Amino acid sequence: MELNLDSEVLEAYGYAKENTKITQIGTGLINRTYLLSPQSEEKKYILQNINTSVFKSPLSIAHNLRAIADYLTFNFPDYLFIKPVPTVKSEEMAHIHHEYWRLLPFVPNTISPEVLAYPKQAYEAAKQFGKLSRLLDKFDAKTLQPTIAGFHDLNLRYKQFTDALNQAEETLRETAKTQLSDALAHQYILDYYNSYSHRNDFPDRVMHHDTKISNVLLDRETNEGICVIDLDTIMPGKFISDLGDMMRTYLCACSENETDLDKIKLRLPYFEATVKGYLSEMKGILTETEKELILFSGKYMIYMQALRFLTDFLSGNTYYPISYPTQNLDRVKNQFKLLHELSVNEKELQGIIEENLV
Ligand code: GN1
Ligand code: MG
Repeated sequence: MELNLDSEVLEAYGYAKENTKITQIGTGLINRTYLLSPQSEEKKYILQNINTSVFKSPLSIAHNLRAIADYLTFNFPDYLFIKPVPTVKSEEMAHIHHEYWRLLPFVPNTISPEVLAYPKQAYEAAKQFGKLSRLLDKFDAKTLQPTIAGFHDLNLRYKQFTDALNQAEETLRETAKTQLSDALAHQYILDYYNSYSHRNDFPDRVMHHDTKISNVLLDRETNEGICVIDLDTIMPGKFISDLGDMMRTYLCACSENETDLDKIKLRLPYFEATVKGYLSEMKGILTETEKELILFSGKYMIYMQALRFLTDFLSGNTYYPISYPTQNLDRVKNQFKLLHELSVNEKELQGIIEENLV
């Protein structure tokens, strides 16, 4: 799909519209992403429009990326960290007609798959996200700014859910009856989290916070992990965010949009590969408390995503794009089925974790 982009955006980076091929790519729900191929260069670029109703202070993204890039360049100069390309005026983002844009180098000979085709991809992706946290283990996470306040705070997400429930019309509550009782029945996940959250050895770390498979670049031929991308939500968080979201998105063959619940099955080889890949980087760094919470990380993130979809349904579907009115409810059902799969296989999963911790 060729697109009509405001030429000022390209001019901010020194390109002219007539000489640049622009294609919209990616399937993220939040930002718009384009591939730019300037005729004057071999290189290609990724241009992104930042969704400012979600990222209310884009400057905090720029601040975090600068701080992390400086640290990594100094301490781990060989690590590939995708930094934004500055505008011709040396700004980290282009601010045009109240919209923020940023340009990133496109990494050739890589793929960013939408779905996993082999367990090796889970291993490589988990290793890449684990590596980022490992390299930033000594970096002071407190110096980063939250780019979305309380993003993976389950207490906040639960409160947003109960607020939306209290304000929702009776017909919506009626339609969502089963999902509402599921949400309430799983509140123990929140209580369990709160029973751990104040432990001293449950630190805030630098988390990516969006570890889906399309946010990793893999070598086109070998599938080896090259680097992670989509860095807007890098900010302080608990380790359960990254590992948990990998469990949420790598273990089942279908996505959160699948409506046939019979297809939502846990794939043990992908679980094993994810845990192995993550621990290959993080085993020596995780604390005892964190190690206890490895399997819980999946439950935490799946439950939180179910609450977020349900909250959005109850509030009129304003956050996640939908293609039919009850899509967010279907996503909730999907997530609870996945959570169920994790729970019924718990013993075996815990066994795999323990094998990989020795
Ligand atoms: C959003 O746009 P995308 O797919 O990168 C969301 C994630 C959710 C995900 C669910 C900033 O991510 O937290 O897990 O949708 N990102 C934001 O599909 O809210
Ligand atoms: Mg994202």
